[in-house]
Amino acid sequence: MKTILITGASGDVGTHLRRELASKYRIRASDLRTPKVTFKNQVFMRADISKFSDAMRITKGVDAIVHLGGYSVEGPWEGILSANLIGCYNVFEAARRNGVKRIVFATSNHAVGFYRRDETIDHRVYPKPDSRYGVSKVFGEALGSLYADKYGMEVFNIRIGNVNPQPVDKRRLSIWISPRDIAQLVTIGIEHPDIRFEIVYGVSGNKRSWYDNSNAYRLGYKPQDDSETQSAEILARNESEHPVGALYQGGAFTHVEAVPNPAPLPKKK
Ligand code: 15L
Repeated sequence: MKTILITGASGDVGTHLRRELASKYRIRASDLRTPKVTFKNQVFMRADISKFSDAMRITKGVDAIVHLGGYSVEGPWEGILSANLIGCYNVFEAARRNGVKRIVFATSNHAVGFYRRDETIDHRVYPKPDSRYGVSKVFGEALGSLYADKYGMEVFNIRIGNVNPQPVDKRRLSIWISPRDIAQLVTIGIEHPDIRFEIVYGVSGNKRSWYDNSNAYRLGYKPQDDSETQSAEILARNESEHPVGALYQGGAFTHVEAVPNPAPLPKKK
């Protein structure tokens, strides 16, 4: 059985993954915060990944790393810098020094959140981050690309939509991923024999998806869920959305802190 390190293991996504992957892997769970939910035979190691010595300690002796740790929403620059840029660098560099080749990196739909909702995007589009948080995820993807090309690391980037037992609103009907589907994608990221640097979208098989997720399907992903089962109920709520957020895939992340009308809204191509 492989030993995997999950950083940010006490958060929502980390907790879903620890539950879903409990029987498949020996899990080393790491976070700043003690996990509220624990599972049998999982070891917890408290760590602050913005400290290189902590990153070295937690990555030693594992077969693969699932890197979720850091800020998971928009936040102040100092926090994003320390957790998502310095922390991410420390995890990749510590993995390299400790001889851990395989990293599954939790990037986000917010790395491409300024694509319009009437566009379908694939894994090859250039980044269009919608926030400092989104920029930090683009940084992580770029770092993974460097470590793959220069040091031969194997990096699987999942641009995660929204992990939840159920989709929660209209926007999330397009980007939702169920806990068992994200666990399947993470497993592909750990096990697939032919990964150098890949980007996939972390979404279920949603009818309303904004993504062409053919790269995930090529690597064997077979989502079991589709948000469509919840769409009638969610759409019947008729919730209103901010006019800018409603235009872009990143939703509210695209208009928090924005000055009014920074540029004319782009036309559909
Ligand atoms: C994310 O990247 C966040 O980590 C998560 O908390 C949600 O905000 C999600 O995106 C989303 O877009 O719904």
